[in-house]
Amino acid sequence: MPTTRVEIVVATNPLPTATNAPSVTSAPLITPPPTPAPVVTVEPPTAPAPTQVPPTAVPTAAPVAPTLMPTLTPTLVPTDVPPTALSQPAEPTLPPTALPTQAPPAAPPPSFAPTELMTIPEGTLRMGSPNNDDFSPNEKPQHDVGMGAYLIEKFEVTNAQYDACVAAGRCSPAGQHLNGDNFPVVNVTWYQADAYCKWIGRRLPNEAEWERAAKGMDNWNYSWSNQPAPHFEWQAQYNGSPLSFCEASCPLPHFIQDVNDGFATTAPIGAFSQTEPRRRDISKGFEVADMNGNVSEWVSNWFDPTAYQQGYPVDVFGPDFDTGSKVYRGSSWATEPMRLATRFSLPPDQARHDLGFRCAQ
Ligand SMILES: [Ca+2]
Ligand SMILES: [Ca+2]
Repeated sequence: MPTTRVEIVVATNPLPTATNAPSVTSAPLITPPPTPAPVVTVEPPTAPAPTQVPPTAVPTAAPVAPTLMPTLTPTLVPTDVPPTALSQPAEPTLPPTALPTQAPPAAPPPSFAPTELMTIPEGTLRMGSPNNDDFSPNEKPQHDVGMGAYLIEKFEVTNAQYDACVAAGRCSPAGQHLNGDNFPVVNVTWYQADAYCKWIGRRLPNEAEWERAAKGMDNWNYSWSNQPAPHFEWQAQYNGSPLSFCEASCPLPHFIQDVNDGFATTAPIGAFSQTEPRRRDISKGFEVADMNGNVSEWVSNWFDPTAYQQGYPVDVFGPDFDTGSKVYRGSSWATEPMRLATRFSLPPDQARHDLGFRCAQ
């Protein structure tokens, strides 16, 4: 069935200026009450807890992580340091006795291999699309964001990796897999992606982290080129497809008939990540693979089409309240190749056959 991509375009008032500064001057257009995201609170069972853990008792909706992830430190100092462990009472009340005795199978087994993490150095992201083009207003204004160093996984999370989390009782089963163990997991909700990353001590990247890892050192607009027009068709025909997308072999409406990337749906992770003799779907300088192809990827942010107009920190972390949809990024096996600034959104409890994720740290 053809899928429909929805790019929410909100006709907003034109911005005052397209500034490159990581603006903190303008007040947010949205002044929501700081209501926390709808957290599915899992109450620990009181005293006489059942002695056996039902095997299927993995909450589909793991507690929703707030979108603010302070690991990424833009040049501006994050204002909200979560006062978590620091303010714990010195004399805590006795914890329920049932909890410590039932340690869930939390840690990944020794045989589990998490994806290699790539270091993205401190630097400047040119976030969004140029202001003088006709791309979606939700990618504008293009603006610079100073960012601290962070880590992001080199590849998309695979079916095998996700299934290990399911086997450990920390993730609920994904929807139908496409292809085998070494292919990216799809048909996962945002909550499932979030739960997996937490299981291995990581987290979902935010929009700025995803975009910087994808655009590389030189802030390319596409994963294969920085030209205003992608000239994709020419390159694909003469040099081979630079990424996993919907071409001649795709069961969905084709973008380009006379290009075949070799994979009707998903490709094995890293299949397009070669750097020589021609650079393919791997970010220049950062060596992060398949950002723009294969599967689209959930990120941590709640979606707000005016995020860039509001500037920091909404552009980086997203709104701090539930907008009803989470952002996902990058084109996929089921779409045409797209620019790296493209922003998609979907309710966090929904899934797609071309949507997976990768984790950051
Ligand atoms: Ca394909
Ligand atoms: Ca991807």
